[in-house]
Amino acid sequence: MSLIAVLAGDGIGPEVTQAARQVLESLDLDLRFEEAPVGGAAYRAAGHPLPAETLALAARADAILFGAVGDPAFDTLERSLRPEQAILGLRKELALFANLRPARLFAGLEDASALKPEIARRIDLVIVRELNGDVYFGEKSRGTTEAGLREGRDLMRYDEAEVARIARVGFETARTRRSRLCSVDKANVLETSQLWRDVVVEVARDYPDVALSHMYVDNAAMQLVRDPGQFDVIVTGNLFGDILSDQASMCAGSIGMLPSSALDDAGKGLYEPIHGSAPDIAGQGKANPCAAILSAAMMLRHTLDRPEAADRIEAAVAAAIAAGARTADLGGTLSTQGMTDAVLAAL
Ligand code: GGG
Repeated sequence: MSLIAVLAGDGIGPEVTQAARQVLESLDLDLRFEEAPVGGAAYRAAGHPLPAETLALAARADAILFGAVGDPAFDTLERSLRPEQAILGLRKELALFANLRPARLFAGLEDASALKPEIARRIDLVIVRELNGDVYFGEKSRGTTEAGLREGRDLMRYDEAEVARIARVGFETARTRRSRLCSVDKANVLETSQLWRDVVVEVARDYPDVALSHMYVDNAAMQLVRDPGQFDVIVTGNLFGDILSDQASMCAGSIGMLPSSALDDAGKGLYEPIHGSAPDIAGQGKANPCAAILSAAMMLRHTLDRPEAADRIEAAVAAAIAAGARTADLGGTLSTQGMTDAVLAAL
């Protein structure tokens, strides 16, 4: 029996996580679920966004099903206590450094995409985002300039080992797909990006079968909306990957459609929709549960070694969408439970 830590979090996190759990439970997979608070919910309950008990559960579980964190009620709290620190803390404490964010257009969602249908149909890519470094974890400070102006600093930092291990995940992921890897950086301006590019080129020597290209992040943002079909796997840093994957989601129809995994080097993983807590629609039953349901499928494939169950869930989401099931973000009227029921019916 596998233990799944369920960390639902804030806003729409509990609604979409419950949908994913319903789908998993319907498959009779010998899973045991244990819940713990995280994010703003945990701050309210225990005075910290990532309580020790929650971290301990995540550490001993076989896999983590995560919802979303973020709550405007805590916008004025000091940074270390804000809900978002929970997900950053989990990634760092559990060495979950590799974030895989697949983006593809499910047939029928052409009208929901921000792109023309013939261009949108071509999107089928994976963004491999580094999760343990960059400005998210570099030294931070607030101070005052000599001229008396308030200033803020976030150090952008990578070392060669951090770049090499995520580059390897990028190459390995490309090998399972169309064997094309695009490394995205800002090497014309940033020292970290020049190191990034040097190391990616060195790692590439072990992957002569993968076609490597490089792109500046500003160009990549433009190319993603011009012709996303040119990309197979993108490997990039924490900040660039965060931004590019939200952009890719709108090419694929909605941010409510993109799942993700955050993996350590032994295959343990945290699985979460790429979307945040969406406080504006929380508790209204409007959230699209597909990203969370598809994250559960990724968990079955990558950590729990149940690829056949993962295939079934992905096929059920595709069938529900093809049959016209749509939440509001996709231009429809189904509730979160209505969409979940459509997926369950297609299973
Ligand atoms: N489910 C994703 C989520 O909760 N996002 C909120 C957040 O703060 N994310 C930070 C990040 O992905 O780097």
